[in-house]
Formats: sequence, C-alpha cells, structure tokens
Amino acid sequence: MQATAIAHPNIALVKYWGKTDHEQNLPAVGSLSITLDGLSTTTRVSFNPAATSDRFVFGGRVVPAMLSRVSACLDDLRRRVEVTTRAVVESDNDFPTAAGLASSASGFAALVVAADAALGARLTRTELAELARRASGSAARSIFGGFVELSLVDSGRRTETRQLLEPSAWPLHVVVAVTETRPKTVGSTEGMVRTERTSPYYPAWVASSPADLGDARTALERRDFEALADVSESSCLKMHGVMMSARPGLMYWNGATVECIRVVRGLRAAGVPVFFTIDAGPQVKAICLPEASDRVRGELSAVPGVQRVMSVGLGDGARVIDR
Ligand code: 2P0
Repeated sequence: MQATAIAHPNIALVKYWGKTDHEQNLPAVGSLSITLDGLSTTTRVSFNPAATSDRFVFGGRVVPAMLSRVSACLDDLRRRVEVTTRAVVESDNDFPTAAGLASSASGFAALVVAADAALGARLTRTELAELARRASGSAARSIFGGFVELSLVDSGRRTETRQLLEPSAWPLHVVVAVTETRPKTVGSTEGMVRTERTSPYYPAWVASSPADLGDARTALERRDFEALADVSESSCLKMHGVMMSARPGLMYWNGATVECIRVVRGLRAAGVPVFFTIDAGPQVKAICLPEASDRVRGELSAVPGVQRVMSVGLGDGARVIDR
C-alpha cells in the first residue's frame, strides 16, 4: 500500500492556454512539450486503512492549501479501483518551486504514478496521463519522457497523451534564466479563465493551435531545429499576446525577460542554434543544441536582472523508484 515515484517538469513548445471545461479540466488546445532531466519531484504515497482523511506533506511540512487538489486526484483513482482508503502523500522538489518550472506538472505526474503503484491498480501510461491531466493540464505530459504531445480527441471531449521521440533521439538542452523568485500574482488557472472570458483574440488563438502542432511534429520528424524554433517562438508569443489582450491584461514578463528574448534572438541571428520560450511567469527558457549550451548559459548569465541560470537536458517520464 506504499510506493514512491519520481517525475520531471516539462516545458511546452506548443503551448496550452485555455479550457473548454473547467470541471473536467479539459484543455481547449493540444500541446507539445519536452520533459527535462536533472530536476525532479519525488513523491511517496502511503495508503492507510486506519486513516480518516488524506494528508499532504510538501518539503516536510503539512500543506492544507494543496490538499483538496491532491485528494481530488486520489479520488479519481480510488473510484476507478473501487477503494476508499485514505493516504499520506509526501512530496519534495529538488528545484526551486518559484523557478517557473511548473511544479504542478512533475507533482501530479509523480502523484498518480506512485498512487497507482501503491494500490496495485496497474493503469496504462495513457490512463495515468488522463488522470494527471484532470488534476493539472501540463501534468499529463510529464508522465512521458522526451518529446510529448497531448492531443484533443473525440471533438475535444477527451485528451490523449503520447511520446513522440525518446530523449536520446534529439538530445536538446534547456537553459533556464531565472529573473524573479517571488511567486506570480495571477496563477495559471485564474489567468486562463480571464483570457477565455475577455480576450477578443482568444478564438483566434484556439483556432491557430492545430497548425502549430502539425508544424512542430514535422520539425521533430525532420530534426529541423530552425523549423522547431520558428513554431515554438510563435506559439509562445501568441500565447503571451492573448494573455496581454485579456481585461485586465495579463503581463507575466519583467524587463529582464524582454532583455533575455533580445539576447536569444541576437544569438540565433548570429547562427547559434537557440530559441526561447516563456510560460506563465517571467523566467526565460532557452532551448538549444548541446554544442551551444555553454555559450547560451554565459550570455544569459550576463543579462542584468537574471538571478541564476540552470542548464538541463531531456529526461524520462514519471516512474516508480520504490515500492
Ligand atoms: C503549458 N502552462 O503548456 C502552459 C504554458 C503555462 C503556460 O500548462 O489549470 O498548471 O492545472 O490545467 O497545467 C500551466 O498550467 O494548468 C501551463 P491547470 P497548468 O505548459
């Protein structure tokens, strides 16, 4: 009744922003991501027949604020295997939670994989991804390693997540430039609701996503870095455009974010294989070929306002490490 799993954060190259159903947490668009290595969430789930409620402990402290989301995710699994046993969930990140590395993605991926193993439920990877997606959209992608696509199926009533390429098939590097360590003021879920309700550009954002996904898939098949760079930067800027056009506008960047974009664009124009992507926060992630990693790291470290820089490669999907 106890198991421990590890999962890594992922970064979307073709972005997810917006939902069609908040109850089911159904995304309005598909997404395509890379799973990172080197940064991990480790989660132990211990089911206890004597317990009357779930408990969530993060970094050694009980966190009541996160308990309802964790419990709802466990309830989803408990319903499937028809058990009611409550659990203690102990989770830890080995990377700063405020680094803009979607800790909910690695967190919920590790949670469903550990809980499945602890209950002996033996769900398929696809089913685990579906459970994780219901808890947090981006978490489905961290179930798998390397390059991953979350697709809408059944006219958008369901999602299906799968691996497109193993990490070793195209071992890109990611340099994360941290420009702010305080938590963001508007969380992703709230930001999405505001964008859906108020941005006049939202329908265009949703309508343009399938073409971006197609372009990114083709770029992967051809290992065409320039094509992947073009579609990824476009998807990122379009997402921030639709965020900024909400009312009141969502502005996740700071001055250093803009300066990092300028530096990455300058490097790329000079022939360095690198492009940027930015999520719902001010950190900049520079994706590059391995040979460019040191140069990119050096240039981003020198940008005023960059507080620290981390370099990582591509990693595997969520997995059990102890049961
Ligand atoms: C992504 N983000 O595709 C996009 C890009 C942030 C910007 O997925 O509400 O924590 O839990 O489904 O997955 C962050 O949102 O949102 C996210 P919920 P989630 O990575």
